[in-house]
Amino acid sequence: MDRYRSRDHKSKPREDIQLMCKRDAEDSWEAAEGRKHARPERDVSALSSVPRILSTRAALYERDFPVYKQPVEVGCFSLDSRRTFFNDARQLRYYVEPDRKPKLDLREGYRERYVRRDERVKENLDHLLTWILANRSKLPSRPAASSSLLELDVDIVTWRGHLTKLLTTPYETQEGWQLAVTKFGGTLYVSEVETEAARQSRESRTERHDEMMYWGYKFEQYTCADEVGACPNPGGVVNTNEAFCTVVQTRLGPHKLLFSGEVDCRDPDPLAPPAPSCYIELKTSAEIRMPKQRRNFLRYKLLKWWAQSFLPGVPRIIAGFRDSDGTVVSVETYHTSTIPQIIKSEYNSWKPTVCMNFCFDFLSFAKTAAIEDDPRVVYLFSWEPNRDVIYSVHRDSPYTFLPEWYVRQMMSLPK
Ligand code: 0WD
Ligand code: CA
Repeated sequence: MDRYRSRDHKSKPREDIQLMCKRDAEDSWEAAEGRKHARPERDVSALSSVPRILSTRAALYERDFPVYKQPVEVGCFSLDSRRTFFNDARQLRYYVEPDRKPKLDLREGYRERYVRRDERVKENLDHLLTWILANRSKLPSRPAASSSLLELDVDIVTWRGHLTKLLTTPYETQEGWQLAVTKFGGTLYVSEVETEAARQSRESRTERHDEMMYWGYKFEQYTCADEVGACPNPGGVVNTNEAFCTVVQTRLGPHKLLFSGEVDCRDPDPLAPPAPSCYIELKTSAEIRMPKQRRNFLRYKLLKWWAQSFLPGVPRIIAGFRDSDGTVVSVETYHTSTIPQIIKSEYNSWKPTVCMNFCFDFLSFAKTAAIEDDPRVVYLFSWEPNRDVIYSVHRDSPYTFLPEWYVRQMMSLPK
C-alpha cells in the first residue's frame, strides 16, 4: 500500500509532500469529485505533478523536529467591547494569583453580566489585515517580481488558532476543518471557513454548553486586573468582544510566518522578560479524579494547550480545575516547554514533532497548490477525520475573503 511513499522519512527532502496510501487516495477522490466512477488511474507521471491531496496519518510525520524559530513579537492590537480595533495594548491585562485553596464560582454572573460576541459575524483576517496596513513600514518587505510594488517578505499570514488546528490534525478524531488560502503579492493568506458541522453545532448549542463556555471567561475575570497592582473585579461584565492580540513573526523550516493570537494576560512584574515570554495563557478544566480522566486530559487537552501556546512562544499556562458545579478548587501552572515530557510516558501519546512536521508539510502543500497570485481566487483546503486533506479552487466566489480595502492599500505603496 505504500506504493508512492519512501519508507525512510528522515532521508526525504524537507519540501517533499507526503503522498498517501492507495485506499486513502481513493477515498478522497470520491469525496473531492463526489463520484464513485471515472477515477483517474494513477501512474508514474502522477509523481511528478502537483500533489492533489495530503495524508494526515501521524506515522508519516515522525521525522526530526523541524526548525521553528523563537517567535518575535512585532506588534499587538486591542479590540474593545464593540469590537473596534486599536493599534495598541489597551486591552492587555495583568495576572493576579488566586488563593492557594480557591473557591471561584464560575457560574456567577452568567445570566446577568455576560455579553457574547456575535459569532455569526465572520471577521476572517480583517483585524490582522488592519494591523498590517497600520504597521507596514515596520514589516520586512521585498521587491515584487513583476511590478513596481513592495511585497511583504512573509510567506504565510494567518491567525494562531488556524495553525493550532493544523498542529493537532494528525491526532484529531472529531472535528474537521476548512481553510481558505489566497495568494496575494507572493504571500499566502490563510483564513478559516466554518464547516457545516461546526455551524450546526453552534446553532444547536445547549444552554449548559453555552454556560460552560462562559466559565473560561469568568476564570479570566477572577485572575486578571486592568492595571499593574490592581485587583480583579469579579463584579464586572464579561464581554467576549474584548481582546488583546499579539502579532508574532517566526519561521517553520523555509516558511516565514506572520500570525496573531489572543493573549489572556501578562506577568505583572515589570522585570519579567519581554513579550511573548511574559504572556500567560489561562485555561479551565474539569477536576481529574479517575485514571481515565487523567488519560483524556493528557492525550487531548494538553495537546491543544501545548500547540496553542507553543506557536506564539507563550511559556506558561495557568489552569483552574473546577468541580462539576463550576467551582475552581485548584490552580496549576504548566510550562509549555515541559508538556512534551509530561505526556511522553503515556502509552500511544501524541508527539510534538508530528504536529510540527504536519504543519510544515501542509504549508508546503498549500504553496505548491496555490499558484495563481490573485486576491479573488481561493484555494479551499478541506479535511475530515480519517480522510486526506483535499482542495478545490474558487474564483470570485463567496469564499473570497481578502477585502477590497486591503488589496487597494497594499497595491498603492510604491517601492
Ligand atoms: O471570526 C472567526 N471565525 C474567528 C475569529 C476565527 C478565529 C479567531 N477569531 C478571532 C478571535 O475572536 C480572537 O479575537 O481572532 C482572535 C484571535 O484568535 P486566536 O488566538 O487565533 O484563536 P484561538 O487560539 O483559537 O483562541 C484564543 C482565545 C480563546 O481562548 P481559549 O483559552 O478558549 O483557547 O481567543 C478567544 C478565546 O478566549 N476566542 C474567541 N473569543 C470569542 N469568539 C473566539 C470566538 N469565536 N475564538 C477564540
Ligand atoms: Ca484562555
